[in-house]
Amino acid sequence: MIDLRSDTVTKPSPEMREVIAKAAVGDDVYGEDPSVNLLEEESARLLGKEAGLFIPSGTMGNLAAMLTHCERGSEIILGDKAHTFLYEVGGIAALGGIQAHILPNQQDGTLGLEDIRKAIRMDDIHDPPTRLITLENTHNRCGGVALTGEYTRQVGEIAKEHQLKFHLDGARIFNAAAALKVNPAELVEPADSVMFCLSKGLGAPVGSVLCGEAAFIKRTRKTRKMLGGGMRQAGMIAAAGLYALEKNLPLLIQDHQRAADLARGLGGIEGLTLEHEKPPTNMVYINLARELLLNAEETALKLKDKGVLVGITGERQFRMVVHIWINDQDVEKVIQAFKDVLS
Ligand code: TLP
Repeated sequence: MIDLRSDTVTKPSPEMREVIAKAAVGDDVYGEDPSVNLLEEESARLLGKEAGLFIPSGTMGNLAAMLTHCERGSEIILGDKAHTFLYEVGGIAALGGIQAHILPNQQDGTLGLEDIRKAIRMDDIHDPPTRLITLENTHNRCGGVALTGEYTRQVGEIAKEHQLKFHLDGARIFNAAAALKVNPAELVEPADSVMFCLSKGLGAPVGSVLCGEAAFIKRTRKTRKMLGGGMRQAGMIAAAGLYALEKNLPLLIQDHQRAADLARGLGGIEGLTLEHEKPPTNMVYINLARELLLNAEETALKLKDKGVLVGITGERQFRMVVHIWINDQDVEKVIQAFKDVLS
C-alpha cells in the first residue's frame, strides 16, 4: 500500500529501531531519563528556546501549553481552520474551561492582523479576558502552507503590546523552515511556546516536544503530569526522536519536491484541480470536478483497490501527504492510479 493519508503513518526504519533498542533510559517523572533529557535540550537548542518538554502527542502538547497559559473563563484567539479548533476534541473547553475566539483563517494560513487586534477584549466587566494568541505553522487545513517569520513577528508584536501570550502549533515547523529556507529558530522567535511533532514527517513513532522559557516549561511539566502525560522509561521513544532530528530532518525537503511532482502529475488529469498549483510543503489538496460521477469516498475506495490510500477532506476533496516512505516510483504509481480510476 502507498499510504498518503498522513505523514503520521510513518513507521520507524530498521536503523531507528536499533537506536530504540540501545536507548539509555531512566524514570522521566523523576527527570532521570538521559535520552529524554537530551531530546528536550536538543529540541530547545534547535528552536532557540530555553527549555523543552517531551509530550506523548501534538494534541497533548497544544493542550498542556494552553492550560498553562490560560485560566478557566479566559479566551484564546484561534483560526477557524486551526487543528486545535477542528481536531482536538474540544479539549481546551472540556478540560480547561477556555473559550475559543475564532477568527477566519485566510487562504495563506494567516489571521488578519486587524482581526486579531479587534478580537482582543477590553478591560470591561462583561468581557472574558483574552490570554493567548495561537498560530499554526505549517497550516495543515490551509494546504500545508508555511507562515513567514515576518508575519509571525507582527503577530508577536500585537501579543506583546497587549500583554498576551503567543503559542505556535508548529507540528510541522521544520517543514515550514525547509520550505522558506530559514532557520527554524527564526520562525518561532516571537512565540512564548512552540510545539512540534516527531511522529509526522520526521518519521519517529511517538512524541512531540514543547519548547519555551524554562519557568513556563517547569509549570507545564506539572500540567503534563495532571493530564496523565508523565512517562517513565520514555527514553525508548525519545531516542527515536533524537535520531529523527539528526537523520530525517534534512530529508524533509525531498518530501516537498515529491509533493510538487505529484501535484504536477495530478494537475494534468482532467477533472482534478489543485488547491495550490505548487504545494507549499508536503501536502497536496486536490478537488474532484462536479462532472465526475464519483465522489471522494467512492474514488478513494477505487484507489485503495489499486494500492493507494488517500485522505478524504471533503465530499469532493482529498488530502495526500508525502513522507519519508514515499519514493519517486510511488509518486508515479499514484498518478497512474488516479488516471486509471478517473478514465
Ligand atoms: N494532524 C493529523 C490529524 O489529526 C488531522 C494529520 O493527519 O495531519 N497540530 C497539527 C497542525 C496537526 O496536523 C496535528 C495532527 C496535531 C497538531 C496533533 O498531533 P497528534 O496527532 O500527535 O496529536
